[in-house]
Amino acid sequence: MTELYDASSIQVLEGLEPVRKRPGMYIGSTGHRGLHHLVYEVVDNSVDEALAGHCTKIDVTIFPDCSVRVTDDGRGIPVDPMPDQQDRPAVEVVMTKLHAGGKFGGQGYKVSGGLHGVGVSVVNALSEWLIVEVCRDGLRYRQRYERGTPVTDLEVVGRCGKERGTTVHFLPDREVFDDLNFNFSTLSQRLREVAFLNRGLRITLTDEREQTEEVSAPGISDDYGEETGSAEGDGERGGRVGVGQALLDDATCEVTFLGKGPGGPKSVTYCYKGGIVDFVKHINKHKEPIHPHIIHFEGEEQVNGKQHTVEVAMQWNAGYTDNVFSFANNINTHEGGSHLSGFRAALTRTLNDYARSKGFLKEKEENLSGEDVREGLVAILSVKLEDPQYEGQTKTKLGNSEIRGFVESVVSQKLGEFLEENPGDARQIISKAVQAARARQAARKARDLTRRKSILENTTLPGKLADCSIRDPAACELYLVEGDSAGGSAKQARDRSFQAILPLRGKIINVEKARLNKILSNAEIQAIISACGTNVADEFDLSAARYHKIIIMTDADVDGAHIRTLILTFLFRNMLELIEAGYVYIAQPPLYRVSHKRQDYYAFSDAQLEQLLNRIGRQGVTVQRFKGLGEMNPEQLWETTMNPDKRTLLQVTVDDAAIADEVFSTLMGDNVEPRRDFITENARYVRTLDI
Ligand code: 0RA
Repeated sequence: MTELYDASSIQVLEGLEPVRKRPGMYIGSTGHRGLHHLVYEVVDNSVDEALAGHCTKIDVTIFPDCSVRVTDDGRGIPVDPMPDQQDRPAVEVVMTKLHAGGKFGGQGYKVSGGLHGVGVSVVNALSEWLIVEVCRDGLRYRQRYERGTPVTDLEVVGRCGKERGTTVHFLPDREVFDDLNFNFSTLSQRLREVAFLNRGLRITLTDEREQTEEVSAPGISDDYGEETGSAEGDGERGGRVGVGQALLDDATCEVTFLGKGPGGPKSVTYCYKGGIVDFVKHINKHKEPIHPHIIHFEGEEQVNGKQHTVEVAMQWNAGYTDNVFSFANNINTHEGGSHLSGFRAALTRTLNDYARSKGFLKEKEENLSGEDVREGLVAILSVKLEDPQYEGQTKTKLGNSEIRGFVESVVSQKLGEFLEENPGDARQIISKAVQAARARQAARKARDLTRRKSILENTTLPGKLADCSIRDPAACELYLVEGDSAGGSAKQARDRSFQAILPLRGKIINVEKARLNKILSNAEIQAIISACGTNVADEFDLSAARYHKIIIMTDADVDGAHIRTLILTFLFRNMLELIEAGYVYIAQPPLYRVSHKRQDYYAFSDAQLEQLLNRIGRQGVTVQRFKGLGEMNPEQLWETTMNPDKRTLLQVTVDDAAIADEVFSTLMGDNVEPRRDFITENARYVRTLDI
């Protein structure tokens, strides 16, 4: 018996060996992103149980040892012996066999995976230890694994009454991952998205690690949830309350902050009764909707025995940007795909048909273009399908071609009905699109005279640019520096062989409030574009980039945070590929210089300053607070912020366009109050900014 167990466990070990050999193939990377994917993979399994109608609640907890526990109240992973798997319990097979196709075992034992469709066994393989607990039929079962191998049998460890569910608790393997620093804000953003996409599902994230600024200062998008609490029942609520207190919003949801601000343990709960309708409300919260109703509809069909569903929520606002977010099986399809093409085609056709039939478009007038009808549109498109095929560079483009026609026909029909039934909304929507079309046509007529043309063709470098001497873009860096005086210091500090400096003066235009033509006439924006070399918007060309590092260097104060956000917003909206390619960084200048016995130390946060003072003592120590980059002399600037051997750069990533947009619109929209609060709140925490 023992021998048999040994033999079969070797087979199991071999089953997961490829995962440990090439983790990147299964979870994308072994960096920050891959680490967080472990959690998503486990959560996705619970979400599948919710989709099947058996799970209402998912709790995620980050522990001080960096292990993560995911608990659901689903049916529990089956524990009965599987005859074709040496009678091993189903849960052990689920945990130790790679299910590349996503399906497993036939009958009810369908285990579908998350983004990479690989299943929870991959998490097991990449964990120093993993404990699974299942509550079923009144009993609590437990099994422990180390690096994917069972180290106990599945044991009954107690009773659980009527309770059912699954708990997966794992510690990512330090031999595999660069570091185990889970980011609360990254996890909470994704979990909020999952909650939006699964109406009524209650998801809680709790962080029990000690909260220090370095570990988990809120990112730029993190605190956003905290300032909300709108009356219209948007599903979240936040505030800072004392330990043990709970702030409950019985409209739809609650967010509880334990402890004061970023100091103590914290917990957040998301639950949206309105699902993606709440998602649209949320994105439009600080924008100005131009019609009262949020358009919402669903459709389903069976093709060749396969079930497809589509759900759409949409509303136009007074802005100029297109905010359409598409999802397939809860995965954010950043690169779009067949469902998005179907949606866009239906939108353009339906609005044109309506506009013509009601006389909003005259016979001789041109059709509204796709761009025209999407101006100011906020939409969530969510499809669910049995066999999703993901393509594209980041595997976030839906490939299934049969989905296009399905989505197109549902959207045409339901949107058509909405317009007929809501003529007031329809009129606002159409006139917005007609205005956009006129602006576009006028711009085209005047194109030769517009500045846009000249910028796009302008190949001369800006006069203010202090360029570097090396010509290989991969080795070159461009610093975008706030203010002429800091620019001057940076020019003296830099290594001119590979570091270029572009000082930016004054405020950069708010790109959310203006159409592209106007944005492109802003001198600072022009300078950024020509220095980068890539051109912009439709004519963007990554291969023409003159630098592979574009480093935003601003003061560590409120104005600096504002300027940085303006630059990021512009890049996000008009040069997204630059961010996607990983070319955009944020410099981290220190906040303090501490001199002690003719030795200089630098602290990048208040917490670090404290630590430092505790270490070296407070006697005879001078502390200088840098109010701006300009206060540092060139040597200090080089040592702390620009020297590649010593500096820390934050790479800007676009993990979630919806959340990034939300942050940008909070900051950039017309509504001044939340913007000011946000900047004040976050000015101190900008160094964990990740968009
Ligand atoms: C296969 C079959 C059944 C449930 C599950 C898997 C299941 C998997 C996970 C993973 C995380 N939480 C989960 N909850 C359930 C159905 C078994 C039955 O019919 O009771």
